[in-house]
Amino acid sequence: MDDLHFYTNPQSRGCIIRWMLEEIGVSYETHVLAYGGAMKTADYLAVNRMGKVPAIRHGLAVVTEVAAICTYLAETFPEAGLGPSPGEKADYYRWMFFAAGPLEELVTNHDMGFEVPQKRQGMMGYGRAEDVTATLEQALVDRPYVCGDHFRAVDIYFSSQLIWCFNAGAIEKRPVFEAYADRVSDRPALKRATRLDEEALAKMKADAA
Ligand SMILES: N[C@@H](CCC(=O)N[C@@H](CS)C(=O)NCC(=O)O)C(=O)O
Repeated sequence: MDDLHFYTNPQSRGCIIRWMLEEIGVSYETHVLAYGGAMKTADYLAVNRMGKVPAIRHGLAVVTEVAAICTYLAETFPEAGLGPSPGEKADYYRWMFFAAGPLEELVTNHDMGFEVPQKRQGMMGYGRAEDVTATLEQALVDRPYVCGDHFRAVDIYFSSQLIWCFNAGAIEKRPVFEAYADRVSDRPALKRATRLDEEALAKMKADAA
């Protein structure tokens, strides 16, 4: 089997990929990169010219972008059961891309304090925060997971983006969002991933001291 390498920082979007990797249960080698330093070396820029984490290298293949990595891993390791069944594909791709596009734009604009003038909202992929909130609520109201009854890779990314959005105050926290967040937070793979990232952070701090 090809070697699987994971490039991350424990205080980054890499935590989402750590969760995905722990859900899949394959072995992988972790490379923890410091902001500004290791992320911008020639060695790492050869992996991801953006100088950003996360990234994975699987044999000769490099994948960057959290949504793409989750999708790639779910398809490459089908035995983990995290890819969509044929009947789930519409929801799976719709919400994977919604989380990567509109949700990401909404929360980053909110964090930066960028105000979109009302008459330009039609140009923004997310339009208005209240429409995003209502859309997300509608997506989750009648089902435990994004695609229905089964937890899939899209839930890893979608829930992470959703939780980021409501914790940042970019959207209103609604009971259906909290119930979904509680449901996914209970996953043993997430608990393992969180512990591994906490250990990586402690080691980074000790090495830097
Ligand atoms: N669109 C990328 C975003 C990657 C990203 O911005 N990563 C941040 C950490 S969360 C980073 O590496 N920043 C370091 C830098 O830009 O120098 C994804 O979805 O993976």
